[in-house]
Amino acid sequence: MMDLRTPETSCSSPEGDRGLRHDWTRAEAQALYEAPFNDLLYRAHTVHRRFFDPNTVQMSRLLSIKTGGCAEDCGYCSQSAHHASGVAATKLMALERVLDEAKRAREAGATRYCMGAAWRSPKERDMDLLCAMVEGVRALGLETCMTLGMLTDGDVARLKTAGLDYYNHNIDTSERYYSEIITTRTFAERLDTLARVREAGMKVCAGGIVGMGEEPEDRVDMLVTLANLPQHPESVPINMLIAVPGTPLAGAEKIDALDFVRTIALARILMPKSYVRLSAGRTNMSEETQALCFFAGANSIFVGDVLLTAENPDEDTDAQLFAKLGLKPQETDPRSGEPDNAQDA
Ligand code: SAM
Ligand code: DTB
Ligand code: SF4
Repeated sequence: MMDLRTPETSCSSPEGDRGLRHDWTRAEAQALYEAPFNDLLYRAHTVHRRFFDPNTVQMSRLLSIKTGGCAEDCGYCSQSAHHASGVAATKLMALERVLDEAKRAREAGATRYCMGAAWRSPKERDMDLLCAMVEGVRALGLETCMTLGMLTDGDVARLKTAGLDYYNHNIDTSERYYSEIITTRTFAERLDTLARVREAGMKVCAGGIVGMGEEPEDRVDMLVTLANLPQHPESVPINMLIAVPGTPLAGAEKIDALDFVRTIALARILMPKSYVRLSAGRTNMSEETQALCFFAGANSIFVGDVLLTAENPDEDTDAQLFAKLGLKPQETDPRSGEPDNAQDA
């Protein structure tokens, strides 16, 4: 039986990160991933209960503020100009439309608004409008998140000044498997942008995709990389590949649902205080799989029937699932802007 006594916290952690571990070895993480399912889930759920209300789920809403025509060649993505997925390219959305959509999201219960652009990196000429979006969405009482590709120090400084709360930038897979999926940028460039965002004092949202033909070791390595960053990402989105026709990964074999749950559980154990988001791919998951993910430590989802370009369960479907599971949406504490269910160790 797996040793359930190994601590998730240790004295060797750096000051300022409240005693969380950043020294996970690949072997330790692999052993957890491969443990008997009940042992793994018991431990992940125990960690989850220690730091969070297990029946509360944070809800984020996505908006694609600039769709398609992207110069990068990410093998999974419908928005790459390299793939014939049929997604039409658009210009950057007008401010008023973004704010209208954000108001609707707030009324539907979202607490965080995540604006995504199909760019390798933003252009200088777009920065004023992007900053105005951040300011406007924040003024509505929503947490703000953007995902715009790679950022320079100057971009990061401007977004931070505008009040951007979170930056999403996924590492997507292991360093080893990265070049099988993306050739137009490197894993190291991804880590550089994450370091810049952290340095500027913004919260980090970083995760990846499973079901891209990677080995279990790649999932483990991806999570170890995230957990061993100087500070854990506050949000860790775990996406199940949505296999989009026309992309190189259109024919990827669907990941076994229990392996997906194992990935969520490992993320929870390695990063005990992070929000682990059950992200893209929920329309291809049974209620039972989602329920196991919530038990294993997932405590955040995207709501609304569209992600960026792909489908997501509609609000009624999610409301029914939440009712069956006795889950409730998390509210954000309006005084601090912080989620109000995170518990300190
Ligand atoms: N262009 C920016 C970037 O790559 O960082 C932001 C947008 S990009 C669409 C955001 C993330 O969505 C990707 O890093 C990837 O993890 C996820 N994603 C994109 N297409 C996906 C798919 N078909 N299935 C699952 N996740 C996907
Ligand atoms: C993340 O990890 N998943 C979201 C968000 N961050 C930007 C995006 C999912 C995209 C799914 C495919 C699509 O909608 O095109
Ligand atoms: Fe572009 Fe982002 Fe899609 Fe890659 S994941 S092709 S960078 S939009």
